[in-house]
Amino acid sequence: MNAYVEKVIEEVKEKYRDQKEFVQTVEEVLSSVSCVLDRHPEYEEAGILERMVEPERMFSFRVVWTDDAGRPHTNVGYRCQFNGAIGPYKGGLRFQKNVNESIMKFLAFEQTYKNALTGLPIGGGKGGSDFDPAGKSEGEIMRFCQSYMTALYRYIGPDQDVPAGDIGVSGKEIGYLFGQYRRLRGDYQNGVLTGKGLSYGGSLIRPEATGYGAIYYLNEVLKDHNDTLQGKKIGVSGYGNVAWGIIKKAAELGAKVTYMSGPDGYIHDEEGIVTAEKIDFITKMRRDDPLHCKPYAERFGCAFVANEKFWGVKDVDIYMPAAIQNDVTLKEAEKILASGVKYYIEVANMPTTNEALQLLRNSDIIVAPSKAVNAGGVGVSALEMSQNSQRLSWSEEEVDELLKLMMKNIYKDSKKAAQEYGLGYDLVAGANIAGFKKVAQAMYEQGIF
Ligand code: 2IT
Repeated sequence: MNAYVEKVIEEVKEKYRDQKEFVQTVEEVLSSVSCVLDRHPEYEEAGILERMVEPERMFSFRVVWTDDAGRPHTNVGYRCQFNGAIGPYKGGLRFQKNVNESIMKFLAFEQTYKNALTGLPIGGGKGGSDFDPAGKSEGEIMRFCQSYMTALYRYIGPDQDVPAGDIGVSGKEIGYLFGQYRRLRGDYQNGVLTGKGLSYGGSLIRPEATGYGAIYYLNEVLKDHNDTLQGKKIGVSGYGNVAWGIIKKAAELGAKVTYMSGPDGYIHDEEGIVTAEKIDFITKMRRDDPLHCKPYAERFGCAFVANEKFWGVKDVDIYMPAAIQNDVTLKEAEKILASGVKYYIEVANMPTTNEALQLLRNSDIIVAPSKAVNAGGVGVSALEMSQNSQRLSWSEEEVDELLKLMMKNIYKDSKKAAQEYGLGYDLVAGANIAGFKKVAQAMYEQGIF
């Protein structure tokens, strides 16, 4: 490995040893771009890497809200504005009990390179809170969102920082956040958030974009291997917003999702989750209870296996982890290898531990990295920003066409970047290299700060 890259990784490991997820993503991205630093000694002279691993700005704030009984509760809110070299900070908000500084930084770091890959002018950011939306009433969620935005609104804006949704933040929460932003600012700037409702500046296809984009990317991989989506069986972990888009688009294009999992275990539907009735049921199930997918098995009379993950089953063609970080560890990766499944397409942010990813990449399995596969979500967010600034809205067909093209280009650029550095067909390294090069060059040209 390039000595400069090695040095910076060691420094991060030492300095941020308590931030496990952040150290993990830094190691993964930087080790992939070692070859770029070999060719660009000027980046070392300009200290690009040391600057890239430190957020431009990150802050936390107190968020106080009252429950339905009038009792006050205090949570911590975060926003990490990691890198603004190529555009305003852009990235979602995650509301989940386990959110901490390390998770915010890992997500914002990943976001930086993912956003660069979209080819659109967006920098990397992420935010959220350790607020747990599970079991909260509508009123409680609204008051939490209002309080969260009251703390954040001075530091975001359409040209500054544009949050969106992530786990625990969907269209409903974005609505409450936007309402409060408008109320505090006293002017109408709907470009400050993406993932909005259609009635106040949201984009068609944005709710579906991450899942649709993942299937479009998968389609590029398959085409390149003289293969097709037709008749393919897919195992998807998770049943949130992203899995929903995957399930819908897979069914539309002749494939089918046959395994799906939640925190309580997994379901196996041999016939596939292909009907509108099944897909709508999942949407409702998620809204009512984000912790259990068992009701699906009860409703449609299929198998449910409690407290297990399905990694290792042989009767699928494609695995798509679409739930949460570090879903697949070495133990699961070994099962995946033994299953003989041909494609491992990451969807959730960093769903694979570094050692598990290494094992899969060194095998015959075709591995695609989440920062490329899930980039369609934020890509359509950037299209939403364009529509807002032009004060118009594009049709479903227009947005879908742009999304398809974006995923095609992301695949092509990643593949080409790896080839340019003599790495062969390596979509993981290629995505890191392509994203990194764009951000590094922008920082380099803008001078030292
Ligand atoms: O991880 C992600 O890319 C997102 N949660 C979407 C971010 C966005 O700004 O649409």
